[in-house]
Amino acid sequence: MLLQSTTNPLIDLSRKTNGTQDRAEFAKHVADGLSQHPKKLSSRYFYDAKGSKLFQQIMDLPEYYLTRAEYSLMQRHRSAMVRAFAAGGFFHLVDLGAGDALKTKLLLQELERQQKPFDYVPMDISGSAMQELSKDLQQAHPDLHVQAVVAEYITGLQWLEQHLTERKVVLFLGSNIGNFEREEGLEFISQIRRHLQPGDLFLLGVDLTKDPDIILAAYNDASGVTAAFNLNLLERINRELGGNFDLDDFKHFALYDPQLGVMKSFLVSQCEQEVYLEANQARYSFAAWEAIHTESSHKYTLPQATEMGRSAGFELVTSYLDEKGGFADMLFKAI
Ligand code: AVJ
Repeated sequence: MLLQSTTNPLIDLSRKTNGTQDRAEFAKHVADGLSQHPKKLSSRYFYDAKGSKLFQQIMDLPEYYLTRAEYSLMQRHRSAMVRAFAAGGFFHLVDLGAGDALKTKLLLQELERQQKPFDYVPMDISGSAMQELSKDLQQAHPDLHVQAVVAEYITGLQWLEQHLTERKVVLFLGSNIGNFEREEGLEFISQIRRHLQPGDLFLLGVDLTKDPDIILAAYNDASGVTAAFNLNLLERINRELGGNFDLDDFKHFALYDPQLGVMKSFLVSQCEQEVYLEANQARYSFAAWEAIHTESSHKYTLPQATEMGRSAGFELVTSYLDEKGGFADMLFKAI
């Protein structure tokens, strides 16, 4: 007799069956971004296989406090979080951008310890990450019902609304909200709200404003891993779009604006040059010291993040802080 598995096969809602559409989209993004003044590329393209590895290394850097802060915050508050989640009975625990779910696993352990009824729905754009996570959880939590979904955020949320009928608790951790510009962040949280019902919960991980030197160091580490992470975007263009970027001619530059609360990263062309892209059969010219904006990481005050939640249709239930008060997981309820 076969043992019944509680882990379902992945639900794959990523549009592409091969990389062709992916590549065309990426090529168009690069063409648009490099034709604009000022030039820009989106940080969403950082995370190919090499970029994902580099991000894993970033999380281990002494300067990159975010992941450790949120992990220790979870250790500190998970018991209270779980009680708040489960107060209304059974729920679907939805993890947007779950990745390896390192932090969520603390919650899963605690939920099982407190014997709360729930199932787990990790969502991520990376199929391999969801495959591994499902396998991993089957070992570590054989009684847990897991339904991994491979999808972009919005597609995943639509699936959620159509297929899951019970109460939902949605996690959006890791200060991933920071990569959206302020208005886009509000729009994204409003979209999440539109796919939820009144009473559903939303836990938002937010990196808070703090000493600008601490923030700057986190994105400009001494060992140069963040520089390599940023430059990998050009390597990826070379690899996937037949570009001829010379990486030695570009440098990583990061700055923090303490009034706007935004960390910005750039790739700066160190000389006048032209770069050719096979995919677009086009050339892009750079003046000496012309920069490409590649990432924004917005920091919030607690009142700012509370207001963003409120504008999106949530009320703040409570904010869980790490011991230094530099990172928050904010629990919102849909109204
Ligand atoms: C994954 C978006 C939270 O902005 O802090 C880390 C990505 N960029 N170092 C962040 C990142 C440079 C990170 N997030």
